[in-house]
Amino acid sequence: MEKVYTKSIRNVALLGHSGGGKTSLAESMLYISRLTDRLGSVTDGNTVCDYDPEEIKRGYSIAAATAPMLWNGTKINILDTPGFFDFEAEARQCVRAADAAIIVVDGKAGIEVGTEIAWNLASNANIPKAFFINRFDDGEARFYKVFGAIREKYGLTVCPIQIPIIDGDTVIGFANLVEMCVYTFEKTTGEYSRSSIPAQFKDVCDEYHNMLLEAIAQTSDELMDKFFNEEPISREEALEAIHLGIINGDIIPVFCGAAIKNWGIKTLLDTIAESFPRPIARKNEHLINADGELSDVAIDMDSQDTSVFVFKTVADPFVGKMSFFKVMNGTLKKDMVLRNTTTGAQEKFNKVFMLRGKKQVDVDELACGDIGVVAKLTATNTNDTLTTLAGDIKYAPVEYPKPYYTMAISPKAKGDEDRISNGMARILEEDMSVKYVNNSETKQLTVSGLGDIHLDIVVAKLKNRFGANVELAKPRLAYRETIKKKVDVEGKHKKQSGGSGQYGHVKITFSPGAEEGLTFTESVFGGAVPKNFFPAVEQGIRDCMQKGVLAGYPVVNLAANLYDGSYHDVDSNEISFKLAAAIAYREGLPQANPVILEPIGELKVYIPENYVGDVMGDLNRRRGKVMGIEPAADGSELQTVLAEVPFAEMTDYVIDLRAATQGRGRFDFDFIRYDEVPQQLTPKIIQEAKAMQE
Ligand SMILES: Nc1nc2c(ncn2[C@@H]2O[C@H](COP(=O)(O)OP(=O)(O)O)[C@@H](O)[C@H]2O)c(=O)[nH]1
Ligand SMILES: [Mg+2]
Repeated sequence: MEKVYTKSIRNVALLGHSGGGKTSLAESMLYISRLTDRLGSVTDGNTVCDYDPEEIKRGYSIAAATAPMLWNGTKINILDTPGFFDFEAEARQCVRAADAAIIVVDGKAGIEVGTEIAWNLASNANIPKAFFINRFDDGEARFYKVFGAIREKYGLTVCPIQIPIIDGDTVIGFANLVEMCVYTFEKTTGEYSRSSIPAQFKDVCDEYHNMLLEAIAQTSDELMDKFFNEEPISREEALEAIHLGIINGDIIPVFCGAAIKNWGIKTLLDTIAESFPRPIARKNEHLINADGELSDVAIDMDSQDTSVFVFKTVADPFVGKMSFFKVMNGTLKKDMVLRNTTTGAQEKFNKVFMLRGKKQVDVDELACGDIGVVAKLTATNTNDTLTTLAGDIKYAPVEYPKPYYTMAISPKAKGDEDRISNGMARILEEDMSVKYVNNSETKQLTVSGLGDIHLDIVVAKLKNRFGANVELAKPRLAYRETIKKKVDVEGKHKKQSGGSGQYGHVKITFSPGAEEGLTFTESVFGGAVPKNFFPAVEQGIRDCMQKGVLAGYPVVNLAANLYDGSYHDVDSNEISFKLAAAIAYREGLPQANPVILEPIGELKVYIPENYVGDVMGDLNRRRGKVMGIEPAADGSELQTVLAEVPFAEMTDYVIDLRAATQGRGRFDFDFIRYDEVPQQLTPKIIQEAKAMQE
């Protein structure tokens, strides 16, 4: 590919509900710009962007893919993202690198949850948005209905660029509202032929043309005057206004077509090339400092200093680590050495390429704003900044959704442990929405993700890429035990065997303690137990507290007062007093009304108002205590339900909440304290603990 300048680069993320047609749209764009000589299809499993065996098997995208293409001298970097909720991290990464987003909407299904999520992702990232309504080869697709719904939901800045001309149930062409003519697209080539608008469609085209003109008029006083005086607005004026409108967010253009038939794609490519923002349209990038504060820095495309930001990492079993980056400042040249401002490593950009799906295209140079991939960096991760500058600048990181769906992970066969830990290390590098924890308390390895399908993919990756067969199971919970009553007990350890014996004797009261661990006191009178044995007594109790007397969980909030006992001049020693304390513990705790404690979390559920009743009812069934309802802090129309819920009831909450809210609900859940387990649930926990110990 010849040298591409910043002004000729467009980075566009395809976002939207799963199944809307993003991957098919990318496929069609590649085909029409002649980068492929065959139009692949998702159903045949031969598209450029869904190349992973797991994507082919499942028939939907699980990872983002890049698809650079050239259109009339403009380089368009398409970032195809998965629409499914479990892979939102992938979409967020692409939005971070993109300069605009096209939200793909199924013309039959209309606005779906994934559409709303896409809108929010692009809005939060502050990048211009456009819509592509797809599937107009299907007689059941409805343009006016879907367009109307989008405009109603997102406002009058949503305006049509192109509308389908529908005769009965059949689309016979697409009216271009800038030029006021009809394009008919050839399936095999995507080529169009132009004709005038048939008389019977004149009215509808005028109506939509007017919507476009109104939006265009908003972009400048001059055009507003022209619009009111009904003076003609030229094609050039309209295109310039659309360009400005898209950048400023005054115009959210709506396109339509049929990805699998190559319909409408040329118009879309034309508009991206002519009107979508250049990487420097935003003028500034965000930096983040050590305190997490954001600041602006001007993008200097001609700078002698080069900075790049890594927005995605792939652990390829053959190529090794691939770091996807955007050139944020200056120009990146092959063989440059940049310093990673997080790890301090000097990284050489030996092998730089673009990735079109899985195909590598080597490049020598990438201009400011362009997107590329570098292989085999040694100490660089997603979200890192690499630069030739002396200072430790860091570009604002991608923020990831928190993984709340947790399962215990274990090898199917013995001996796979190393493969699992190696594989997991690679997977963690490429997916920052996965968490992997070695829980010493439950003696389990756990893996957390955004949902069950997310973890399915982790399991598949471990198997296919790293040869590790694993099993997932419901994780154990870290219960605790404590006592509720004060008891007074005695423990005596006495042993006489041949020469020197062992002798320790203590009287202790055990009671509920204020501190989390052991509160140890003594009130021994007259040296009944010599001072030097106090630490042994305390240690004896501490050792015992590792295992509660009900189910063997650690004991917390225990107070012990050593108040009496006796000793033997020759036979007493530390061990004997430790053992005496242990005897007292084992004697005392069962009488002290021991109970099991379970972890409780603070839950914040964010949902549209109409789900509040259902969500609260469900929380009741989960033994949750609803603490209040508030409007969401971000000013959206969402409500926040605040509750305290036992962890034991939250394992499947991600999945259940999605099902109950069609995917609109989100939540945060964080540990706050331990609470007593209701009496009726205790036997089951004890039983499970016993089974585990056997
Ligand atoms: N009839 C019809 N089907 C389409 C069109 N675009 C995509 N599809 C089909 O819709 C399904 C989902 O498409 P895909 O591109 O994977 O959607 P994505 O999840 O948004 O990437 C696939 O079976 C496609 O073949 C279209 O324009 N017309
Ligand atoms: Mg896809």
